[in-house]
This record gives sequence, structure tokens and C-alpha cells, in this order.
Amino acid sequence: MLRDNLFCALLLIAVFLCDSIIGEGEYFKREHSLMKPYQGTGMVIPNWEFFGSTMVTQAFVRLTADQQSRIGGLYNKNPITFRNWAIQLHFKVSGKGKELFGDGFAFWYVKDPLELGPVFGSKDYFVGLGLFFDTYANQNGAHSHGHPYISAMINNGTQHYDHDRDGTHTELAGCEGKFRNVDHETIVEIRYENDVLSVGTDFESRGAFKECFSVKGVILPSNYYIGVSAATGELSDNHDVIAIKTFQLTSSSPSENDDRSHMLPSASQFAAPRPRIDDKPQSMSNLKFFLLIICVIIGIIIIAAVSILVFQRHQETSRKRFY
Ligand SMILES: [Ca+2]
Repeated sequence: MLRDNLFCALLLIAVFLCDSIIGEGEYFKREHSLMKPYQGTGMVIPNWEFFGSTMVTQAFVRLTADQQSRIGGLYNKNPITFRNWAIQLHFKVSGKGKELFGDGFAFWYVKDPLELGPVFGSKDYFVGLGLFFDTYANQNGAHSHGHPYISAMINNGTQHYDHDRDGTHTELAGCEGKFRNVDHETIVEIRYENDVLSVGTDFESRGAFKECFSVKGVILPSNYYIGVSAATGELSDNHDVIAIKTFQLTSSSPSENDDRSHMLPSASQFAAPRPRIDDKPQSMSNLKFFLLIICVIIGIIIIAAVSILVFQRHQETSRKRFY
């Protein structure tokens, strides 16, 4: 009996450890993670807060539907207290648009809990890290990349995210990624370890992450909040979050215990700046051109009709006068 109880206890401990420790030095943090089933009681997700157009279903959390002018967001209510972390974001971006769709979504690691705003649904002049999944190329001047484009920005609260330039003038690093309208789950891993920020993607369901970028010398204080937000404008897409898995990394450097509470986010390296070019006036779309032609034709017909009427009236008056 005692032996059976002991065996059960050991089994329970083993199950618990397997759940918490994923890889060596990687500890799964349930309080910073979002997994199915999402809801506790009513419209509440334990540890998470959501806002705007965000809708919680059985299979995903939809930040925006494939409809115009939607803004939605989701953030973890517990600040991340540990220095080194890895976060796996399982998401899906899909929609009816074949050539025109947007605008995209963002992952955040920021000083304050998310608030509604103009940068993919969250506020501008943020303090921390923004990782943008930009599906629509606003393109001010030629980029060297295509879209969808993933790019990171480190902000100390003074920088503006410029949609007209697709954020490329303030980007830390980035890569292209074909994550839209694919059948399988798309996953991104954001890793912050010993001041190195790296992003890896698995958009082909290979079960392994492909490096998007890795940048050294990135300072991000602890006690910041993670979140995800999305926005649609004239163009739209479904922006869905399926899971967020957060791991504490313990493979630490000797400076692990430095007090960073008074430091601001910074990076020692940025992407080469690109000069600002004033946008050319937008060329008219085919529909607008067609409508303009119709208006001109109608205008000519009205002017002609009025002229004929005036002319006839004038003729009649002259005839009357003549007789
Ligand atoms: Ca854009």
C-alpha cells in the first residue's frame, strides 16, 4: 500500500515537472501563457485582458474580423519579472482579399499594459519592444523587402511608428514571411536572452524555427507586459491568436541580477536609415477614373440639353416678336 502511494506521488511529481520544464533551463510559465480553452467564467480569460473588437471563441481569440476599421488587442495582466524569456506565438492571419488586405498585427513587450492606438491597434510612442507583422505595403520610397514583413522596433517613448514608411525608418531588424492564408498553424518565437533579441518563424509547419533576425546589445528592462494587437482600415483580414506560450530562460549571464528598473529600452544597432521621400500623389484607381468619365459625360449631356432648351426658347421668342 505504502509502495503504491509512493509510486503515485512520484508519478504526479514527474507529470508536474514535465509540464513545467520543457527544455534544459526553460520553464513554462502558465500565468503568462494563453492556451485553449481560453475562458474561465463568463467573458473573462484568466490572467488576460482584452479590448476593442476582440472576440473569444473555442478555437481562437479573434483580434479583428475580416471587416473594415476594426481594432482589437489582448494583454497579459502580470508583468514579466524574469530577465530572459522565450515566447511562442501561434497565430492565423486570413481573409477574402486576394491582392489587397491589411493592415497586420503586433506583438508587444511594453512598460504599460496595452491601450487602443494607431500602431496596429495599440498606442504610439510606446516604451519597449514592438514586433510588427505588416501585411500591407504603404511604401514610402522603395523598400528592399516585400510584404508580409516582420520587423522589430525598440522604443524609449520618443519615437513615432510611421505607417507611411512601414516603420522601416525606425526598425531594428526584420524579415519577410509568408504567413497569410496558409492552412496550417503559423508560429513565431521571440527570444530575449542575455541582451540578444532573436525572432524565429515556423510558417511551413516544419516543427523548427527559421531565423528571421538576431540582434545583440538590446536592453529591455523586466516587469514589462506582453500583448498582441491588430487593426484593419480600408483593407481587412482576420487576425487570430491561437496560443501564447511563455518560457523563463535560466541560462543566464553573470549580470542577470543588475537592477534595470531605471533603464530605458535601447539597442546598440539599428537598420541603416532610409531618406524620407515625399509620396507622389496617388494615381487614380480604375473605378475612380470610370466614375469621373461618367460624370463628365452626364455633365456634357446636361449642358447640351440646357443649351438646346435655351436656344429653342430664344427662337420662339424671336418668332413671336417677328409676327
Ligand atoms: Ca504597412
